[in-house]
Amino acid sequence: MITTKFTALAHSNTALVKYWGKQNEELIIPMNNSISMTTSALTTITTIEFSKKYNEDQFILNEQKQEGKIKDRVINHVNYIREMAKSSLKARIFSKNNFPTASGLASSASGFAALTMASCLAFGLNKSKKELSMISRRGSGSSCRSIYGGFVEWIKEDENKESYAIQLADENWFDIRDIIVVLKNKERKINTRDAMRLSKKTSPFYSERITTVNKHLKEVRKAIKEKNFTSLGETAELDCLNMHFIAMTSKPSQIFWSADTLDIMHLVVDLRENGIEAYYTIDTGANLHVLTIPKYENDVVNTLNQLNNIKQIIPSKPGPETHSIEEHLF
Ligand code: 2P0
Repeated sequence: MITTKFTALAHSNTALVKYWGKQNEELIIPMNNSISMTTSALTTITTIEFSKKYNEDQFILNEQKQEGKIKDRVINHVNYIREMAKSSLKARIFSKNNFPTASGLASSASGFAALTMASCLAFGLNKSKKELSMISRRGSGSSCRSIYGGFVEWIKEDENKESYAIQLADENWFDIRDIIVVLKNKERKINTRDAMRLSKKTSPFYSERITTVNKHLKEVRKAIKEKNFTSLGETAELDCLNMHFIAMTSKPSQIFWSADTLDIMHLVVDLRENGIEAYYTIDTGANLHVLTIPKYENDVVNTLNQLNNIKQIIPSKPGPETHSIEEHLF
């Protein structure tokens, strides 16, 4: 039997130089380029079927039927692809994250990348990776980077005013580790989209960030090319602090960290002072990513394991591109 179900698997990504603010809210054109590492351990799998047998769109996330804002955002994106395909067929969408949703671990990045690829496949739309990244961007900005594996840069705009991601190096280029630290009871309460809008509008330091970020981009591109972990780690950590400083100096202030986050930031600095090279980066939540190299991975994990208030430690490394799989979720 010919199946009409299509399934894609996408990995989340960890921003090394961060996206924080849009120049165009509707088209999701960012204020600055950003660079990420696709994260091997964090995945979303999405199965979609468009069929006459459905009278309405359904979205089931982690086995729970969704209504309201979460569903609307997903269906808006499906509508965008449905228009490209000139179809009016309704869809059933099943999606599963292997990590906590809305915890600042970029579930929207892997979520929209998987949804984009599965939907395009279902309609037989033959899209290049560049096109997939442009389509995915419209669902959630950072998801355009998850279309590719390894190290990825999101170009804010090229000479044709197009915005998409490109791969800087694949997942086998540079063996670094991203030890993801999930704290207990730290579900994020701040909406990322609102927070970055507010930062752009109200932080007195926002324009300064745009100048600094260009320097960070140059350094991280060079660090990836030369496999220079020290330079990559130092710049990623600084860029994280810079972004969070912008968020904190917005009105009202946006503080994503908890006391535990700060403790682990200090711990990472202590590790470094003791010869274990590690750097932290944090996206929009209290959870952290501790960047290190394979020879220090066990030291970092063992040290983190001794702490209270940690729910889960997820060792990760550069992961692959978004791809289709044959096992469907329904
Ligand atoms: C990033 N973040 O570069 C930055 C760093 C969070 C902190 O991209 O509004 O969910 O859907 O484009 O992509 C998270 O923002 O926001 C994000 P929208 P998105 O990864």
